[in-house]
Amino acid sequence: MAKVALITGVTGQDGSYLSEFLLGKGYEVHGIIRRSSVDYRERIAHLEGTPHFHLHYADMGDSMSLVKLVGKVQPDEIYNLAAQSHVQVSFDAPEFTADVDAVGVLRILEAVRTNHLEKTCKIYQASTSELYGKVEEVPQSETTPFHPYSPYAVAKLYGYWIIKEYREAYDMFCCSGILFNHESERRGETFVTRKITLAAARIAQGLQDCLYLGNLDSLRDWGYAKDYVECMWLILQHETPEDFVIATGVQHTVREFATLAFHHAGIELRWEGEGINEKGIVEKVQGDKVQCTKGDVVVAVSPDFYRPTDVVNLLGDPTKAKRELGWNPQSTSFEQLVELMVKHDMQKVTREHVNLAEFLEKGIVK
Ligand code: NAP
Ligand code: G4F
Repeated sequence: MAKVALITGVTGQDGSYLSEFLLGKGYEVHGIIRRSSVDYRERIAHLEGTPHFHLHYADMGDSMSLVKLVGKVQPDEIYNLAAQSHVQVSFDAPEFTADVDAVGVLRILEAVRTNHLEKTCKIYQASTSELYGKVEEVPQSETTPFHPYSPYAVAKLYGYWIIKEYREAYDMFCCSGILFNHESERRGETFVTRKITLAAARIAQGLQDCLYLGNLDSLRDWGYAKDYVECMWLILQHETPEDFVIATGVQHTVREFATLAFHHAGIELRWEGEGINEKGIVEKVQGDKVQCTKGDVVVAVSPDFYRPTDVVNLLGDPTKAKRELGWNPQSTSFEQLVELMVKHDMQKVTREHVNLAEFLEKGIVK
């Protein structure tokens, strides 16, 4: 019998990669989608219609929908990835973030108990390095104290503790993966990495003049999302339910990410000024197709992207995951990650531009 997995957040970056991974392992995969006025299912469009992939409407804010769905699907494994996952947005919508990211975890746990599946259904909770927040040590491991530093992180801390509580109180196999930032060609376009790779591609092709960013000094431990979803599965295959830090063990600043991304788009940057006055200026371009010239200011700082409290020094220690899960944190390096994201976005931007030009020519768009 094929194992049955239920994924919340299936339309997200991680949900889409995890679906592919589990289908490849022979799972029957069920995903939760929610109603919106525009059907945004780009990341999973290629999976829809395949025999072992099923989508169901439910919402993390709607207990009854979760209880009914868990009863209907009878999952062996639940991957709870659904969240309002943007840290800056959590300052603007803190109550919604708490409802989905904190109480939503409780709703999943109770849906499993209500259906009497607590002895058979394993649960993976998408926890986060944001729990370390205003960090108390570097690097951060499973034993580092938490100090959440945003409404998002506070909500995720509740998720972490309620998972631990149900594990101990009801002997459930439920675990948190404390994942550090992981990115990809499918990353949401307002997270800093994707915002940079898309902008570098557009600037190189003459479709954008300048990229505005917030804190350029912020340090992140960036990995590749496709590598990280394997860990989610490995955590649930481990003999005992435990929490794991998943990270590369290497950190870079936002500025370093931008420098490398622009390099892959054919633009060498130099940096001038400090704080709010810092600028990324074109020093050299490679090839005659790049649509900017030496001296152009292509990166500037805008206080709009500063956060009331910002997490600035994340570096994970993946020793436990390496030792106990046999996971390789270095299978995709930082350099490879930036290159593959820029390559993807250079093509995406060209494609979109050509499509738009064709529409304009035919008079379809005014
Ligand atoms: P993402 O791309 O933002 O995807 C979030 C998913 O949650 C989407 O499918 C979204 O559905 C769904 N969702 C949001 N609110 C919902 C609701 N009320 N009911 C049902 N579904 C809802 O996030 P991601 O990068 O894949 O991250 C996956 C999980 O890992 C999240 O929990 C995130 O907090 C956590 N995490 C991410 C990272 C990272 O670096 N990527 C690191 C640590 C932890 P729609 O498509 O309908 O919006
Ligand atoms: O890309 P970010 O928005 O990701 P952040 O805040 O680290 O959160 C992501 O990773 C977490 C894991 O640690 C996840 F739990 C969470 O769900 C999400 O996936 O910002 C990264 C850093 C921040 O310090 C931010 O202040 O980049 C800085 N930054 C500088 N300029 C910017 C910008 N961030 C964004 N989004 N946009 C900017 O213009």
